[in-house]
Amino acid sequence: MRIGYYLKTSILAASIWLASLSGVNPAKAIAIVPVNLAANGAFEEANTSPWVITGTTSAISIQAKDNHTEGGTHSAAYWSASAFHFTISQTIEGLPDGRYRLSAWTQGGGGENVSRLFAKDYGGEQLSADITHTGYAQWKQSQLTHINIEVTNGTCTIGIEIQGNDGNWGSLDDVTFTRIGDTESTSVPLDINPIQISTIIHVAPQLPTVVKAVYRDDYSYKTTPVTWETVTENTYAQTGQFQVMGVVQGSDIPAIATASVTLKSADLNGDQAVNVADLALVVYYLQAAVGTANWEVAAMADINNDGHVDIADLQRLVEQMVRA
Ligand SMILES: [Ca+2]
Ligand SMILES: [Ca+2]
Ligand SMILES: [Ca+2]
Repeated sequence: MRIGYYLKTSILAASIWLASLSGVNPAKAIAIVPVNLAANGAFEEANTSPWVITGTTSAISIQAKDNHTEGGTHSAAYWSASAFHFTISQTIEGLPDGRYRLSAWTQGGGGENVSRLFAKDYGGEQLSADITHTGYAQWKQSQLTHINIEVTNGTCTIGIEIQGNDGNWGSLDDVTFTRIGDTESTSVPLDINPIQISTIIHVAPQLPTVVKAVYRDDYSYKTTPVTWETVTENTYAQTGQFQVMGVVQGSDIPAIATASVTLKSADLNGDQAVNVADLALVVYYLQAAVGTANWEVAAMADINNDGHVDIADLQRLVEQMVRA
């Protein structure tokens, strides 16, 4: 049986995944303090030159206020009486190939048009994470975490871009840039997050083209293309659940999509209840089928979606009335 096969395979896959998790010692993982590769990320050093400000340079400066750093005093604070747009960034060089993570703490009054953390020029497309401010001293940590910055050219430019309106204000502090692991080319194994999808009976399920692949060494993840096995029509010709397996490059376990197949709603008149009013509609359209003149409207009474309105649809409707 197909379903039996899927079940066995998925139990096997889940067991492998659980086994991979059980070997992790959380206490040990916490003890590792990653090196911050961003220079003067806390804005506490007299040498501010690693940071380059472009655009409305008058709107931001390093000041002895609004500090977030433990034991520190300074932050990069911004404000302008008129509209402004700046980036504050630094380029880090001499980076070994690998995956990196960027993080920053910020606070402010909000209302900016653009407010984001970014990483670029590392060998891939610019990555960014939006920052939302909600008030004074309400520090937020923004991270490019689950998008890996995969450095391949030895360098990376990190920074924050703010495009604000008259009177917008805020401050930035504790920018960190850390190496989190090797590149994919060195074969860090990937686990694949299971997928849940639903479809209506006789309608092919829409399987995603990408799945979330989790790196086993640090649990960061990326989206990656998946190739699903062919799903035959008879698989979704009845209600219930079935599983579809997919292949993801770089992962030794399959992607698993669990599809739920449901009937069409029996609430034909859309009044949020399944009752005799809906039953009357099925009765009214009995014997309509694909190709009959009234099919365009009658199709809604085809609850099991098999192309004709008949006793089977009445039965499905009654079942839902009883359940309700
Ligand atoms: Ca600081
Ligand atoms: Ca109804
Ligand atoms: Ca039917």
